[in-house]
Amino acid sequence: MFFTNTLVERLAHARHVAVLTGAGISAESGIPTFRNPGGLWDRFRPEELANLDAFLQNPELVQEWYEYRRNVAMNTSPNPGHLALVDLEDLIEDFTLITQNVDDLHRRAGSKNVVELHGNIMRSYCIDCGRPADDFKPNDEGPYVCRDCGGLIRPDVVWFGELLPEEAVEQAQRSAERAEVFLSIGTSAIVYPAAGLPLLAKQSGAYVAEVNIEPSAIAGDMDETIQGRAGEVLPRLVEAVHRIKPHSNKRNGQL
Ligand code: BV8
Ligand code: ZN
Repeated sequence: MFFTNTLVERLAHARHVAVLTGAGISAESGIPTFRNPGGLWDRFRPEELANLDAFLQNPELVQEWYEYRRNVAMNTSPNPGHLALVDLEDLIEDFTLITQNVDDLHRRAGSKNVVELHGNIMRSYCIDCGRPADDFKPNDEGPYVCRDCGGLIRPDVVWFGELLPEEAVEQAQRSAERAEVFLSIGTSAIVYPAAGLPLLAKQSGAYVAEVNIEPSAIAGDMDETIQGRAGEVLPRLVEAVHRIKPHSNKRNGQL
């Protein structure tokens, strides 16, 4: 079996659990990851497109890239990995789902307490007046600009070199510090400050396990590394927890 009884027991008896997800959990929905081969944008490294300089130099290209990724995300659905995390959230009294993904799939799967560390490509805004511009669609002549002030429209995501939303970082760090179990799922753990969260949890006394098809950059620091696809491992893991803990002890109606 992929995982140990220790992990199942700890999850079944934990009050505080935090989970960090990366692009790997959406791979089985058909959304290409950043660092695995595949996808139309093989010729660009994400770091070359997901930054403000690239956007200011070539706004149409970057707007087109996010339009492509928004369409891919809208035309996929959450997979059994996303859905297993919804079940796990219902079982655990204090559960925080921290995601680096901007594809909106955790929210669409039904997860409630989601911390979007890097924003969400379904939202866009004007870089000059800040007006939300979710109706953003690139038009043929030139980059899409704001109807109110003519400023460039950008996706509401955190680019390389940009600060993460303070409230999201705070909430993520607090949940990592109080977690008894921390799961790191489908992330290469290369990008900071997100990749620092599993280590923060471990330093704060959590049992830390990763789920990945190959060891991540922080595999050596994990208490347990589970080699497998998130869509296969997570439903089995939650089923095993259910066998020990058939009912949730969440106070009813707790959001
Ligand atoms: C910051 C949103 C403070 C956008 C993303 C020099 C100058 C400035 C900053 C830096 C610098 N050097 C380093 C930094 C820090 C930098 C950083 O960490 N760079 C890395 C490349 C070294 N970080 C930042 O810039 C952050 N901001 O530090 O601000 C600051 C400010 C100014 C100056 C200095 C510091 C902002 C980082 C956020 C960037 N935005 N995304 C968008 O999506 O378009 S990052 C993007 O890549 C993702 O959001 C994610 O966070 C990140 C990593 O991707 P993963 O999710 O891990 O995906 P990946 O493809 O890498 O891995 C997939 C994994 O899944 C693999 O391990 C694979 O094996 C596994 N897998 C595949 N299939 C499955 C699977 N696992 C399970 N099941 C499967 N089926
Ligand atoms: Zn504007």
